[in-house]
Amino acid sequence: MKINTMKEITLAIIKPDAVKAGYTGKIIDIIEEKGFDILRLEKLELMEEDAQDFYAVHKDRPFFGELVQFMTSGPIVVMVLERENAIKAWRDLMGATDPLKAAEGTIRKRFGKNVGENATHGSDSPENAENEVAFFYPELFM
Ligand code: FUP
Repeated sequence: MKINTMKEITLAIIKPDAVKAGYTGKIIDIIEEKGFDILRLEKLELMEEDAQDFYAVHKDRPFFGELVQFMTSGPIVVMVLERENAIKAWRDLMGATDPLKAAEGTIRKRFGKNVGENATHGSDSPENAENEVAFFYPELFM
């Protein structure tokens, strides 16, 4: 089924730390309150190869091994979010990568532990949003 939208879509992930801590419902509530439409929602576990592929842009960064290990450490919740300006709106709502630096009221400030275990992921550009949504839901682009 192809997505038929005039609005923007982005990929959001609730990471293993936040799923384990029981924050899934709270985070979904915030997402809906902020006017996002949740087009897809799925709880799943990434295999090591999946996480390596998903984060391939970071493969030369020093934290890559840790990142892959963390993202495969338990279930995650993957969502495709639709809204006007969805990519930036979701990034703003998440806050800075490091929860200690994230603004008051943001999801990472409220639910993140540290720069690695930071509760959520969000696509950072239109190109990455398309690649990341297609990574989980290729049928949306066929
Ligand atoms: P963001 O786009 O805010 O998720 O941040 P980055 O693209 O810079 O990093 C992607 C993920 O790598 C972060 F969510 C967590 C992890 N990371 C670390 O583990 N250590 C770092 O120093 C930076 C990022």
